[in-house]
Amino acid sequence: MKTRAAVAFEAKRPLEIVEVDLEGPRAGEVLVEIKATGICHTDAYTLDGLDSEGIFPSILGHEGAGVVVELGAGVTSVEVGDHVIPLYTPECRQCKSCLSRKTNLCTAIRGTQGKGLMPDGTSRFSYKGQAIHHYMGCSTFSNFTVLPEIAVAKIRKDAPFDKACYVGCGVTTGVGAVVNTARVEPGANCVVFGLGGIGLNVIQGLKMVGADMIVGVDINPAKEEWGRRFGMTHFVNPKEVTDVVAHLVELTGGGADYTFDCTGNTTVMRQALEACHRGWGESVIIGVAEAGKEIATRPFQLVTGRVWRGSAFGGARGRTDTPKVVDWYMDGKIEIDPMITHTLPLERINEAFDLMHAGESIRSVVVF
Ligand code: NAD
Ligand code: AHE
Ligand code: ZN
Repeated sequence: MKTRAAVAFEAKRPLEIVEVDLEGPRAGEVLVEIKATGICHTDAYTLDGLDSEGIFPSILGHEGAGVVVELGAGVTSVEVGDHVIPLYTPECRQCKSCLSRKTNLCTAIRGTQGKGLMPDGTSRFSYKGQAIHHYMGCSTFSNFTVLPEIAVAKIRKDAPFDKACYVGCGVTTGVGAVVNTARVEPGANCVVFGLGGIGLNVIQGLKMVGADMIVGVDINPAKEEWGRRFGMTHFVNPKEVTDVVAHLVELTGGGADYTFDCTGNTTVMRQALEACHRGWGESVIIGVAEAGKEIATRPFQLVTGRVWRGSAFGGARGRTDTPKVVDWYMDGKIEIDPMITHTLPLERINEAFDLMHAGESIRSVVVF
């Protein structure tokens, strides 16, 4: 079939809206009509050529919601007409990682996913006879996409697509880092670095679990109002203090119980670790750093009890946890609507990247 898609032909070049060819689903795969997709900073980072796994040409996008329209042979867990969220972190429930119960990082198809291919090692997308790569196993910047059955989460049908899509990455990543990865307890003092589409979801997760002090840190002063809107109690602009770590340690009475990096900047990651309380403070890295960047600190920071951890997709088990996050939204436990600052047609998708780079959007959503 033909489908409209925004194709990344090369790094650092705007996406091009073209009609691509899409093969139908093979065994264990489903064809999904994408109704809406968010634009995450990770898409921008890949388009900017900063992802060591970035491949071109490809169809980016990993924060979608849509409807199952066709089943490949042997598919049993979803039906035509089901509403689904594509999962860049699938859940096969059979691999060593899934069975360990220690991680959400299913390894069943990670190898081919990282190469921009379906599990059988081929691509379903092509343009003028040339293969186009999949991205993060999702490629939601296409009106139709093919996904492995283990990489779709079935969600309730009354959830609006243009909001539910954000659960496919940003919402689950931020809220999940609080509830699944850090398991923040009521009364904790916390610091969130980077108040964008991820950081604001960390903040609303912290409010939901009853954190006491929720300090937001951002170099963009316009983010103060956004942070306060979702539960931030204090704001720090690093440009307005001489030593941000010393300032945060003093503000939190000796250091935070939990800190979260939502910037992808390795200098900030170090600050986030060192702003933790001696003896027990835990810092969670959520931000994705540019290819080639490394983190550093004095080992003494860890010897004296601070803990450095990371979180992918908020530690959420894709098929099991994603529908629950949609329920939290529909039940009013978490908010999504005000964070979606821009809704655009596919033809204007490049504007969404410009808005993000200018710090003018929280989340832009493309509706098909
Ligand atoms: P965003 O652009 O919406 O927000 C980033 C925020 O960080 C902005 O408000 C910006 O002003 C702020 N910032 C930048 N430099 C800063 C600094 N030096 N100090 C303080 N604040 C600073 O991006 P986003 O969509 O929220 O994504 C944030 C990061 O999370 C990205 O690196 C993205 O790739 C990553 N991410 C990771 C996961 C995961 O599963 N681990 C999932 C989604 C996104
Ligand atoms: N490919 C990059 C790493 C990118 C990365 O860390 N991705 C996150 C999700 S970001 C979503 O916006 C993730 O889930 N990582 C786990 C995984 O298996 O990819 C690199 O550095 O090579
Ligand atoms: Zn993302």
